Amino acid sequence: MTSMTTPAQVAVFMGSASDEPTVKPCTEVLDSLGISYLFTVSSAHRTPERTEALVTRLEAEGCQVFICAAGMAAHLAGAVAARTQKPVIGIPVAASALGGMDALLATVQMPPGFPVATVALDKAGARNAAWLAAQILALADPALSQRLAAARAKMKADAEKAGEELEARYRK
Ligand code: C2R
Repeated sequence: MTSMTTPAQVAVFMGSASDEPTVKPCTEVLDSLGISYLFTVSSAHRTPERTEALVTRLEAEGCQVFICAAGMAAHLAGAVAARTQKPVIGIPVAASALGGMDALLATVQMPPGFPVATVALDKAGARNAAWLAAQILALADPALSQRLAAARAKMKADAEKAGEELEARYRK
């Protein structure tokens, strides 16, 4: 969470407040890793001036990674990538009759020189956007790198334990 005294290391933009339930897991992963962020709504289509001003302000304040989630004709991540040299991660959101294929293609198919690191659709992508942002920040943050390693070790242990419990339940 970002307070008045903690500058955001990561920006998490959504094209609409209707994306919040899908994108919230991104903030939960960032919270679990102790990463400061600004979570807000900003649309390249509906509020282009706000989007541009936010990118400029957050970058000046030290924001290192921009995460952009949007559905339908998802131009938000691309529009942010046009305005910053920081890494931009795009989360395509399934918000239309096309089931997210529209947002996926709009997010992933960037012209050379202006990449958007596109993660999976919806909540799985929201979580991975946070993990990827953490890995980027960890390049220059040994303490965060250690927290990431510990989180991975826990995932490994949890998966092994789940396998052992399942084996025990089905053992004949
Ligand atoms: P509403 O629910 O507000 O009508 O929005 C949003 O991310 C949302 O998934 C419907 C969908 O429109 C998306 N949206 C974009 C952009 N702004 C809003 N793709 C943009 O700038 O790319």
